[in-house]
Amino acid sequence: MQRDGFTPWPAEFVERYTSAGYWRGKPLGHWLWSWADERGERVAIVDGEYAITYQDLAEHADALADNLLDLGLREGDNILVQLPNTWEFVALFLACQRIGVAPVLALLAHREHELNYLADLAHVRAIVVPDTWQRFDHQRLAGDLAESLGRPCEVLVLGEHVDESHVDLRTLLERGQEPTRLRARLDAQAPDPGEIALFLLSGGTTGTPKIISRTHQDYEYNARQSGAVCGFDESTVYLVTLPMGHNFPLGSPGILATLIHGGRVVMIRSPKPEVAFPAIERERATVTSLVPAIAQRWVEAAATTTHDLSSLDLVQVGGSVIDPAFAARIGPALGCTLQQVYGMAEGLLNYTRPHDPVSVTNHTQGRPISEADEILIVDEDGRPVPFGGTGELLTRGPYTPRGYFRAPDHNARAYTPDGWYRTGDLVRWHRNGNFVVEGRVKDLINRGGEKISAPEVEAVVDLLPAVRRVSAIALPDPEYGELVCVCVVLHEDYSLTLDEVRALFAAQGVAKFKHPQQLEIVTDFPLTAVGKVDKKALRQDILARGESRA
Ligand code: J2J
Repeated sequence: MQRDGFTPWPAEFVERYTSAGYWRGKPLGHWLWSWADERGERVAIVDGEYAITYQDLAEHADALADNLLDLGLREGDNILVQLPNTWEFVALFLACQRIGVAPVLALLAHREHELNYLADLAHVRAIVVPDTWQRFDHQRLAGDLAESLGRPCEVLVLGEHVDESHVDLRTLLERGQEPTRLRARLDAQAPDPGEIALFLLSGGTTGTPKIISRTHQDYEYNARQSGAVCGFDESTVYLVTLPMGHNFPLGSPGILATLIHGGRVVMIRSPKPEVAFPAIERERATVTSLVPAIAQRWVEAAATTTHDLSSLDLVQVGGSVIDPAFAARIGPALGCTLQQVYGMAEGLLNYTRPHDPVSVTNHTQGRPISEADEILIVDEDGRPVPFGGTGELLTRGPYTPRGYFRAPDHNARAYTPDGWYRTGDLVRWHRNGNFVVEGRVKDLINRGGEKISAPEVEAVVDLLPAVRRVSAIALPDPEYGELVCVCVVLHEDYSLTLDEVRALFAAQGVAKFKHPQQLEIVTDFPLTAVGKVDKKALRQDILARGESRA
């Protein structure tokens, strides 16, 4: 049973990816028990004082899966998940994979603006949240949201203070039944491996965020092959520094590949050096993944730390650009090898390899993980550019889905008729055979690795009565790489301040990382030949303004 709104791979590709062994014909949940059978007594996850073995993880996930069925969830249902990095989040993810329930992986920073939209788009049957997180009452927001949907939607809560009307996630994890019998019962109703296993959020370049459906077998390959490329094995101790709902820490190679390859996952709640460095020392972490802004903080903190970071072998940095001079500092500062990662929730993953020379690891964003990844670099007219030239990257492959979920209009633009995904990234091949990311043609702002859709920001600013026209652009930011600048043309006799703009974003319940940092009032926008706002020229104008002000 395929959910509507899913774009399948054509049959010939299914056949090709299966016969080549990329796709293994099993749902993600199947592997949970094959890991436990192989190495049940080994520790799978460490979360603070708590260490859980592979066997216990499988048993807890099965108990949770069974309880989710009791709550009325069924194969083909979707749930919205917004949780901090915890072992319970991993168990929930795996429980879903046992019974064909697909989690929509929201970020903790999301608020009603994003959550309402996602709950609606995916028709979710349950919402899973912490009681509170960083002084925000997620439970209340989820309760209000569930009520407003006008159809049954359970609220599951992780934490000490669970309202009576909600379900306590921890009680659902408690084992009741005999594990072998439960395992057999759940095995008998295992989902189809070609079905949707999870939804990742797209950075998005449209007014409304898009979600990306990933199937069991494509995502398993995504993680397994990433792990192979990065040398993951039983000695791997992976520190989950970034929020686990992101594709990077979840499956690139991240948590899933660590479990697939028999290593150990260490959960931390914050990427701050004060939290991460003691965890590295205590757990002898060997690998982690960071975005550039966090790598910057780690490099600075490492100069004076008293913590022993010597277990670190590999630090992956990706999500947005780093300049080669900074790249060169990361390995020496942290005492490890740098790996650049150029990835996307839409699929294609590129890594520099652990044994590459520094001319590769410091200067490029790596190369694809699979020989089945198809790559085209094209000019504005869709013609391949000569080797070494810069153009837009198009791709197809065994872990690059053929469409966004329930987004036919957008898919017609974001994919070519023969199924190539237009990444919107401008890249070139370095002569050493790796990609260099040169820029982008897509309309988004990349703030420290978090992607912000410019049209989404514009749609919010447009609600202000003072605003006649608005255009959101990226400007340089010393800490996060880019900031959100909104440029507006006002109606006559109106004024507007940045505080008023930000107050509106707060009132609309928009995630904080999308709130604009800069407001520029202009009299008009430069236009392209076809009459659209010329954002490149606008950006130049605003940068020139900044210089003349300085
Ligand atoms: C420049 N731009 C980059 C890089 C991503 C691993 C790592 C990252 C992501 C991710 C991911 C970049 N240099 N090294 O999902 O599994 C920009 C590109 C890309 C977009 C994708 C993973 N690494 N980018 O960042 O879906 O523009 O995934 O198309 O959030 O981030 O964003 P996202």
